[in-house]
Amino acid sequence: SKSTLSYSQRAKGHANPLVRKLFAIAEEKKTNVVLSADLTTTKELLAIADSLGPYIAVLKTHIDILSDFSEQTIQGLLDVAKRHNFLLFEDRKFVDIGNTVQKQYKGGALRIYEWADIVNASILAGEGIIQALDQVVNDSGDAERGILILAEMTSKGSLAVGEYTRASVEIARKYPKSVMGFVSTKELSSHSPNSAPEEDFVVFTTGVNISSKGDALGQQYQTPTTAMEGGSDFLIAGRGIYAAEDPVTAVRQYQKAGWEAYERRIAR
Ligand code: S5P
Repeated sequence: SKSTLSYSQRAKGHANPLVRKLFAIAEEKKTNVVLSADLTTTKELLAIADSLGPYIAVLKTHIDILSDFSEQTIQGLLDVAKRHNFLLFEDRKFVDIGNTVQKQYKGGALRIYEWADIVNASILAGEGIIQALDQVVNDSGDAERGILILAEMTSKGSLAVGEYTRASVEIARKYPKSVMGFVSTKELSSHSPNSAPEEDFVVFTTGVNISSKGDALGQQYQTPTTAMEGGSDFLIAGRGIYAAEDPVTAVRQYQKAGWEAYERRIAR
């Protein structure tokens, strides 16, 4: 089960500077909410980032769903992230051979590496993909960048289970400088015979919604409370927040539920 250490205690002992920064933001703003801002115009994306920025630790984007992506999108995201002190996570789900993902990460039209603190990747193609992204991160000079391995998925019938999920954890252990943790529905790595004593992966949990059990296309939800009880560290919520009648009220509700569950955990 999850450690009862606080974010600040974990920050102190953590080798990854981006994780230390993330924990510091969470502690300072008292939030473990990641807004999945799946809006499709730059204006809507930046508006929701600005109005909900005070209540979130990370803003998660799907930059390729914007109909009007431009230099202004990048600049706007960097500005709003700085103004409200949150990290940017591009939910790119890299899945190709190493040589291709390096180009997708560093270059291309979207220039993800330049602005996204965090990206995620699947190990479907094998360890090479993580090796490739790790290389980019390590060659990066002073930029702090992190990778999350997509070890499970929330959609019905997901094949990212069992051996696949276990392999995700094994690969993560080999790249401690760049791999900061997982996108998964629960804690994956504690009490394993292979885990080093200082190992501390960060668990981002998606498929979080207070009032819905799922959608018509296979999405499956759990609540902020069950996610935190399962060992999550950061709660990713999209429609439960941005599609609510009043997104500010909604994000505060997720913030409160997530933070209270976290406080119960560290008080154990
Ligand atoms: O397993 C997953 C992994 C991810 S990153 N299931 C998911 O739903 N996601 C993403 O989380 C998905 O692409 C979307 O951006 C977000 C969930 O959005 P919501 O509106 O269902 O909360």
